[in-house]
Amino acid sequence: MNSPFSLDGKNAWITGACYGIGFAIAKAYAQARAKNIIFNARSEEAIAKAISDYHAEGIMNVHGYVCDVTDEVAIKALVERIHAEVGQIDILVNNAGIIKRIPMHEMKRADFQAVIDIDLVAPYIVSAAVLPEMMERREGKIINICSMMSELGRETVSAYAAAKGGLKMLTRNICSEYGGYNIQCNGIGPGYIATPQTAPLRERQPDGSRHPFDSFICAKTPAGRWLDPDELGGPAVFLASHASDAVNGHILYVDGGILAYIGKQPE
Ligand code: NAP
Ligand code: GCO
Repeated sequence: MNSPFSLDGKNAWITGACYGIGFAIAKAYAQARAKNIIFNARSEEAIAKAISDYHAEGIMNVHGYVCDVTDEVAIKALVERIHAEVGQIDILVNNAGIIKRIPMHEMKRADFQAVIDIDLVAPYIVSAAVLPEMMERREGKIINICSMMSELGRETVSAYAAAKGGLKMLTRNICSEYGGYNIQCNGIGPGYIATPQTAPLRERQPDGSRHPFDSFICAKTPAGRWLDPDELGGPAVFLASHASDAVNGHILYVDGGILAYIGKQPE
């Protein structure tokens, strides 16, 4: 008998899964016996490098496509191509994302818009493109990668917080609108994860000391450390599997306890 956490026979599409959180989630899906891993990225070079990284992990059933998540026409065409070349899309993870750390009063509208387009509009574009087949089959899983900034603000991340707060509500609305089709749409809200996106916040200072934000985050996290992308694997498998069939519209925060904690008092 299959475990309720098994992804046996399922095809999973994780956007922007060349490295970082998306790659970690894809690895966990392969480990949970997903039939095919599908991902997209913005260049042939990125796809080729990622395919060889997947192969190095022993993941051979992987399909990479060049496609920008903000290009609605290209995404619709890609969905057709995936159907023809791989099969149905059982699981979608809207993972691709960017951040621009600029004080809001100095930020150009184009920069604000770029973050909203990739982090909020693209999950709408990609979800809308896969929903019809999920509705027809009356089964599907959509997982949106949210953030601490779906709940909290901080200096310089206005566009990102606006997008990730919106993504939380898009998640709840997809649940509300399509739950009747046995489609579950949930979010994962990662805490501070050591990936290329957060590398500038962990860079050593010229004198070799830790970046002040690095120390700040460790003090703000009850776990006392940055989290590893692989630690998102289990929660992502849960939300993609039958084990979570009654969980819908939920944001599962995987944050080492940040949201529960008022913070350490100064010594
Ligand atoms: P990352 O290391 O920067 O990886 C992001 C991935 O998204 C890259 O593969 C990137 O590809 C891809 N991407 C960006 N824009 C794209 C587009 N328009 N079309 C297709 N692919 C695109 O980031 P990460 O830390 O793994 O983050 C993954 C997701 O988790 C993001 O949504 C992020 O906001 C969210 N998140 C991260 C953290 C954290 O602490 N790291 C915490 C909470 C939430 P390119 O190489 O082409 O840029
Ligand atoms: C930042 C970070 C965060 C994280 C993450 C937190 O500048 O504060 O990049 O926004 O990436 O989204 O959950």
